[in-house]
Amino acid sequence: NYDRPSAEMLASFTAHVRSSKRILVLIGAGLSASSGIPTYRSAGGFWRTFSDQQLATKSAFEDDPILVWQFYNYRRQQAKAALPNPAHHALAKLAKKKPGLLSVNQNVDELCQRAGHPVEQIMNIHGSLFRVKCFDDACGFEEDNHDIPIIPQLPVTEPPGVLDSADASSATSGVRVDELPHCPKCRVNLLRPATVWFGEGLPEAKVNHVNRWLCGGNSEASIDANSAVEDNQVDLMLVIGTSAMVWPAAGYIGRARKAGARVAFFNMEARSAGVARPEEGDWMFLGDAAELVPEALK
Ligand code: BJW
Repeated sequence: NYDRPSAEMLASFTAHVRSSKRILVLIGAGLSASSGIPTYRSAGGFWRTFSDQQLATKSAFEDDPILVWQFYNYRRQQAKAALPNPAHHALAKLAKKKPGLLSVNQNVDELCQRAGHPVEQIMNIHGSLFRVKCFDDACGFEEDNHDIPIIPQLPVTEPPGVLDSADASSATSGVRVDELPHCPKCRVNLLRPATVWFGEGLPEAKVNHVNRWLCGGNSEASIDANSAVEDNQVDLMLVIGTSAMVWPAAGYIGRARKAGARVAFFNMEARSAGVARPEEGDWMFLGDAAELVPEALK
């Protein structure tokens, strides 16, 4: 049970949203929690019951690609069955109203896009559950893939044995590595989910786009044109449902502040750590983003 935001707080936030032209939004797993998609680190989160190092690194895939595919196969099914919630819709509506808004999306569930968020205003910096790519970056193959299951042999249920990460293994799955999807381009390597795992670089074009936006421009040309001018004002930053523990995404909060943004947090918990620490002049909306975001953006 949370206190409702006061009328005064809502009024000051609404007035600021109305006058804001350049808005940066950092989206995290809490936005999709009410759609039934587990977060990563809060109660019921993936990394509380699954080992991130055993499932979301390149070496994990090298060690046991079947286990990793079981995990992603299950999550693709979960995300496909989920529906965007009122917060996804409210954000999509705001993006359409404010062409100067940019969403930096850490979520891989594609619910923002399904809510109608304009694609050119959203950077999926951790990839998507519904894209696959060649395991070898040098090959470069990548494409959309909505096949569920990814191969008929893989069950779409929660992977057995993974809950106890020490014993996690695909040994009992009955699936063979040669049955996993292979890259149609090089015909050598396995395909893997096109999500960003720990230790991997983020999609360069998307990160460059965010960097240019933070410098006040939207295009390649404007990066030079703007480097000397002071036109990089960011009016507002919305930080929705993220623990802001993962870099480089977490760093955008400090960068937006430096560019003049006032920050509004939407979270179930009052954060106390790191860059997500609220400062004077911020708004802190405590509770379920699916309720608070639509209410605050009404
Ligand atoms: C609600 C709610 C409700 C719940 N309503 N709110 C600098 C400093 C320290 C470390 C590093 C650093 N730079 C790099 C690192 C290492 C690493 C990192 O950040 N580690 C930290 C954990 C310490 N970063 C990386 O490895 C990144 N790569 C990189 O930097 O590469 C450098 C490089 C350059 C060039 C070449 C090579 C390398 C990559 C990070 C990739 C993150 N990947 C994941 C998995 C994606 C695939 C998958 O889904 O399987 O991305 S991890 C996971 O965390 C996922 C998320 O997008 C990301 C963020 O999580 P998020 O969204 O914040 O979720 P939670 O669960 O943490 O928080 C949920 C929040 O919601 C909580 O606050 C709740 O209270 C709240 N909430 N219900 C409102 N209803």
